Amino acid sequence: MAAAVVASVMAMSASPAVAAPGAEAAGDEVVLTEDFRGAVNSDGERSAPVSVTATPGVPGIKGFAKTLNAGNWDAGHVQGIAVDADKGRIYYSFTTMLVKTDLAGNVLGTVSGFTGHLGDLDLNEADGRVYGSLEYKAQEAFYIAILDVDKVDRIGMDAEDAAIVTTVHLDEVVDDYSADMDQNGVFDGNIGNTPDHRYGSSGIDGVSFGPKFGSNDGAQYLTVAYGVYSNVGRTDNDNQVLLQYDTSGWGAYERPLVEADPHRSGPDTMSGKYFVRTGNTSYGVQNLEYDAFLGRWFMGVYKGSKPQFPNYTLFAIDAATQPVLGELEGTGGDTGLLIDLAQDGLVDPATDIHGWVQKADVGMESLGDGLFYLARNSVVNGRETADITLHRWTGNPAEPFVPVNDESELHRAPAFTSPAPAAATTGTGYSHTFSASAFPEARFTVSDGNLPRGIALDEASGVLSGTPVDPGVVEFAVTAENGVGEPATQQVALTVDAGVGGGLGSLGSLGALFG
Ligand SMILES: [Ca+2]
Ligand SMILES: [Ca+2]
Ligand SMILES: [Ca+2]
Ligand SMILES: [Ca+2]
Repeated sequence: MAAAVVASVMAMSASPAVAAPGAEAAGDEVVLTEDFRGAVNSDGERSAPVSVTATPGVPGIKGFAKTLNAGNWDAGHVQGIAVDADKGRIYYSFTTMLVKTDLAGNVLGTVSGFTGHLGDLDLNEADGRVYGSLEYKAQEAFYIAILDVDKVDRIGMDAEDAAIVTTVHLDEVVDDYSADMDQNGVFDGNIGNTPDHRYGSSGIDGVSFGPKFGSNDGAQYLTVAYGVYSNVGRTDNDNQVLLQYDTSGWGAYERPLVEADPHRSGPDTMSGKYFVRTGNTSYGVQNLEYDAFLGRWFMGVYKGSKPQFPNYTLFAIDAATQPVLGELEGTGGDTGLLIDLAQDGLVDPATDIHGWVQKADVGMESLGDGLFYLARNSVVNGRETADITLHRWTGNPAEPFVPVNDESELHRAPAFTSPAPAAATTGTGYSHTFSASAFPEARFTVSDGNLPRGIALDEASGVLSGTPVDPGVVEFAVTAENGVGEPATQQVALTVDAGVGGGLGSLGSLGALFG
């Protein structure tokens, strides 16, 4: 089977490339290698080599093509997408393989042969690698696969190539997945129709980097969502379960993927474990995505079937919503950190559950400024394919995302997102950043009153900084403007405290005055 490599790769014909940062020119050759193979099934059989027919992009918005096709692959269905806008790359998980393309749809390489379940993906901006959920349920091994995607430069690279793929094991998932909930001494394994599996956990799928829950900025954590079996006969499976990890020290845990002998190297603890009451779904959060522009987490699911719930397919959490310790309804007394759903969209009066009916279950990527790629899966000539389409967020109950045709549709008048500035101290360096949700970006000016002496405002960045000289309360107004709609104005009363220690304080003031 290794001999005749007959895959035909129709890399781009002469079509206009999308003007995108870092994108290769259309027409890049896809290099086939001797060890090129198709996907491997659970019996270890390799499929025939795939035929790649990638579709070139059409002129797009903000450098992104309006529609793209990922090619047809002899693999599982598309599970998730990730975009590296700076490098001009798109990554697709096809359950048993990873596909890498440029922003025009040219296939640049694949990693194949995952015999487990490669689910949702996200880019870690801190290290430029792609992180995806990877399950081996029979072995009770649950990993975050970390793909060094810069090294994926040809078709048919091997999932067990340690230079490309490392894995970190998540013990917490094993504990919940394999919990013998009815304490009959038997763990029933990978079936939904059982009392076993804590919270109904079927493993993991949705992943996304983003801030710690309760905050919309600061350090980035990896959030991993549980899969949850559809089971209408139990009451403890009506929450989404989200684990947050600080991955900055994960280098110590990373191990090569050895499917025949799964390792258990990973963190013992998490930064947090959270619960979101959505009602039962079919296999939990398929796609998890943090959108910094809206300050929101999105959770796309397959529809649940408990009649007492609205069974929406998209849910949202406002990033700033504080988790609250409480009882997990239906678990018989377990407690956990609960996060309320965002209070918009459709609402079910009986349960107060908010959400939308929106397909967001096989690929969803935030591109900033309210722009998203959403994926759809289909089968073409017996092979799995993915089509992604640019959408913009409307938030409308009936149609939260709509296809976007022109950049002007993204225009958004400024709205301040920064809180009131904290107090300053004379003689001490001070900094506060005014920020506004706006597209195009807003500029910030002092529209009324004067800034405290020693303090200046940068119009482009909104950074207010310097060393104040005089104590007192100084009132002024800052206006954010971007030429769209009405400018937004924030009234500020900035308290400047006198520096500690009169002598030093006045020396500091003198220094600022004369220095
Ligand atoms: Ca993302
Ligand atoms: Ca049991
Ligand atoms: Ca999935
Ligand atoms: Ca994701």
